[in-house]
Amino acid sequence: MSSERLDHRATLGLGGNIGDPVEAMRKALLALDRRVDCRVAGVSRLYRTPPWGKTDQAWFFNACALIETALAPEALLDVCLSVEREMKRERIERWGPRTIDIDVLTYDELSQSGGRLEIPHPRMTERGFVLMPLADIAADMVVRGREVSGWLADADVAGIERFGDSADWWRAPTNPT
Ligand code: PH2
Ligand code: MG
Ligand code: MG
Repeated sequence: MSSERLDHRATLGLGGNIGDPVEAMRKALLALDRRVDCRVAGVSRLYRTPPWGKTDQAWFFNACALIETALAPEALLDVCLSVEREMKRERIERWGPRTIDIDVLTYDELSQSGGRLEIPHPRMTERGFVLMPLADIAADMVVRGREVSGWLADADVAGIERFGDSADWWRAPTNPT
């Protein structure tokens, strides 16, 4: 049995708006949690959110997760992308419809840009569909000099609806057999 040191804390944003996004997010979180180098330490409640950016598409489901990991940031990104691929995500157009999107939002207190992975996520502090679920699990985390709850207070959250009260939605199968 390997004993990975899960020394780093990252937050992820999850979303999707085609097929069964809740089931896709659930499978993605379980796949991450099964890895020896990642542990899902917290998950937000689920939110229904109007499409941001490209508005003529279906509403999204969004959630955020807190991950303890032994992976470096770029390795964590690669894991997220491979989980997206396993969920058969097809990248059709930027900001367009997707079965699942998993974004690395933060990684420890790291701030980096210019490479393949910008951290903190460049648009996270202006997006209600990220900040609202993130505040469930990390309201006092400081991002770009300000707490998540502070960013959220100034964000446009029009239309966003909480979908259920449970933070355990990802552990329970949505289709028990
Ligand atoms: N993701 C996007 C673009 N627009 N809108 C909502 N509501 N939720 C998303 O996850 C989302 C979006 C690109 O990643
Ligand atoms: Mg995204
Ligand atoms: Mg993405």
